[in-house]
Amino acid sequence: MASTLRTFAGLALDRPLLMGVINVTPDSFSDGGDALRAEDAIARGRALVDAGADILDVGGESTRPGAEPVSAEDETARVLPVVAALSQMGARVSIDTRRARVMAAAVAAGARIINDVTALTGDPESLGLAAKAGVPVILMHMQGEPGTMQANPRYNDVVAEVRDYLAARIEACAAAGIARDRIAIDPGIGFGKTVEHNLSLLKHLDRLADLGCPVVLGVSRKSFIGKLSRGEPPWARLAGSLAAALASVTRGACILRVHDVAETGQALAVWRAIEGTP
Ligand code: HH2
Repeated sequence: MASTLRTFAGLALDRPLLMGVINVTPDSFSDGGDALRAEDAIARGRALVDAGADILDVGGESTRPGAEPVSAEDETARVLPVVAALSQMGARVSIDTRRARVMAAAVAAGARIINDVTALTGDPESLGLAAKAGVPVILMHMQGEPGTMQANPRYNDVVAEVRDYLAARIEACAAAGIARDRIAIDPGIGFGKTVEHNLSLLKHLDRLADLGCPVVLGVSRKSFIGKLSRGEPPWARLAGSLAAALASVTRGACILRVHDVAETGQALAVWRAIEGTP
């Protein structure tokens, strides 16, 4: 799908890009508490860059099923020193938030991408803020709210509904002044979706890639991997994460949001050497 001419956030999309996850949270589903102190999060960021991360995705609020929201003040205090230090180091940082205030503070501190699990619908100020900031955005699909989204997710046709939602969000962003080449989309694996919903989306990822924006995908360590296997906990889901990542790249995923950057990079290097660039 990707051609050598396409770029996102200044990065060529002629190979799958790696977005390393930095959760500055006490309660993230797979690594909560590992990087709650700024110095630990910054050290993790450095290590992820050394491991081959193209983008560092910094977040200060867990969106795992059942997570409690944090205040905007706490979220900002968690992420800001991390965003500033990693940006100053020259890393390309994305801010993973649904709050306009956090987006604005992070962009002022050097973040170059906004990653919003609500596709800029979660805060009435966020669409205008993102347009004014002029930075690329990642629009993710989520059904419901993190607190309750896994209670009983329902779709008539999950692929068509997620595709239609993302198409509408692309149009809303374009109408608000966000250039189309600054928009990436993400089906939101695990966000208001059963295992079957996730699998349908992964199998038909090419239908999202058809919308003309780069596809970002977060499958890393997610619960469907354990459910498809032997109920492994998040830290033991690397092998399944790699399998899902490779399968998704063949179907048009351009940017993989992952916890295990070095391992994913190695899997992609071997796979690409055999299969060629997708
Ligand atoms: N998944 C998570 C958070 N942000 N952003 C995008 N674009 N796509 C995703 O799939 C995605 C995301 C959840 O993972 P994680 O940050 O590791 O966990 P938590 O939300 O518990 O902090």
